[in-house]
Amino acid sequence: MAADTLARRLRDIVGAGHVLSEPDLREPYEGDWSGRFRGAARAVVRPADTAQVTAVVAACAEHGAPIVPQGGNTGLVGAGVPRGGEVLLSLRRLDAVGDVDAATAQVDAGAGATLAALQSAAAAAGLDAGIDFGARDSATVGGLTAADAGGRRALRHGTMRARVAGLEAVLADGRAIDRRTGVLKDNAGYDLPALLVGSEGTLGVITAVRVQLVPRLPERVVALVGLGDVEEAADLLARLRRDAPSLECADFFLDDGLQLVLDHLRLPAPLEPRAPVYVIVELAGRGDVTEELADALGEAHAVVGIDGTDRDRLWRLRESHTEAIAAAGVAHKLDVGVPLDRLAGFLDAVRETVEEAGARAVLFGHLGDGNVHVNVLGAEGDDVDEAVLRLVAERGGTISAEHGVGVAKARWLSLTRSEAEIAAMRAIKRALDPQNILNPGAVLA
Ligand code: 2HG
Ligand code: ZN
Repeated sequence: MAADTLARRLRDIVGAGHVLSEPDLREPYEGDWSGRFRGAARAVVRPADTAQVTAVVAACAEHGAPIVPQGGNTGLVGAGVPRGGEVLLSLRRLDAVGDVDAATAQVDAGAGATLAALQSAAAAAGLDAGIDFGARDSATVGGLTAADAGGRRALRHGTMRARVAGLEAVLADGRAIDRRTGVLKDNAGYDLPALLVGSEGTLGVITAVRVQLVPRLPERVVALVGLGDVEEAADLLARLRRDAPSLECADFFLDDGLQLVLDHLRLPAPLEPRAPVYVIVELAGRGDVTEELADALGEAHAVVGIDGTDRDRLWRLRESHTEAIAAAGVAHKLDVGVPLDRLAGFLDAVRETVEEAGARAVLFGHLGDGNVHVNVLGAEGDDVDEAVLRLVAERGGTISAEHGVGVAKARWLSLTRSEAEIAAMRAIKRALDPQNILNPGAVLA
């Protein structure tokens, strides 16, 4: 009875065509990209604007019906797909991107606008979004904010948190809050937008974000550098930080990961002789940056990409890791962070631990951020996940760097967050969502 009443309410709010109840219509929203997380939704609801989101959340709150918010469904920790029985709230129709405000270099983007759309709007105004990663055509501004996404350019511009000048969100009781004033200094009370960034849909449903853009740096150069080991990679990074003020990205991968990508894409090796470790570096500036790169690299064993096609060709080797791994199997994805001086020992320990468990580790990530994407293929159960996360904790790292905790890692939050921190998180969650209807099971187990 109650279920029917809720369904009717939802249809009245968003229109019958935007409440998907049939299994085949719900299906594309119910599973994640990696194939690891899937659950049946009570219904998929597709509101058109913030007013409809407030009404949907209020109706769900009245019925005590749990909600899983979803953007472009590119997440990797199961935070944006149902666990079973929740209302799946798709924000994709909130995809408007406003006019860029030139004075502040800020733009209002709906939660459902893709990263690519945000990047185009910025470029059209002679600016740059300051954030980029492989899933740019599907990942949405709301999802980026809810996860505090990072990507390759976080080294220079910070994670999504640094791009959020304000946001609008709907709280668990259906009331909206809007802090998109464009006023830089605003310390009147608690910073609620800051609390929502990285909350993974557990404290509110983000409906729009005022994004801080950055100057466009049109002159770019990329180098793929082959190195003898991870210590050499860390030395290179230190040199770049000192000598290359235009440094924008410094990602890394290893030779077995490169081989997987080359096999998958049927490409020849980019660099001969091959090296155990590769660092892909990008510099960006207003004027020519090739000399700055050449000076910083010195005699390094490297291939350089100057025009757009060559740069993209080199980046493809790094960005295609996810796709090549997916073609090899359903991976356990552990996006972790470790202090740079412990990175080499960490990678060795992970490899040993994963191989002892009879599985295979593919290791790559964002060197400049100490952010490693541990991908485990062929693991039985979750023991190896826990073993890897313990290695992270022993080294003072974090179990989640840029993908979020989601449901995948919620049970291990205490490995790198103290009892006091988790108690504070639970208190905030209880205060803002007393019925626990917003993305239950994500972040806090
Ligand atoms: C990347 O850096 C993404 O390519 C995905 O964060 C990482 O697939 C992964 O584990
Ligand atoms: Zn990444």
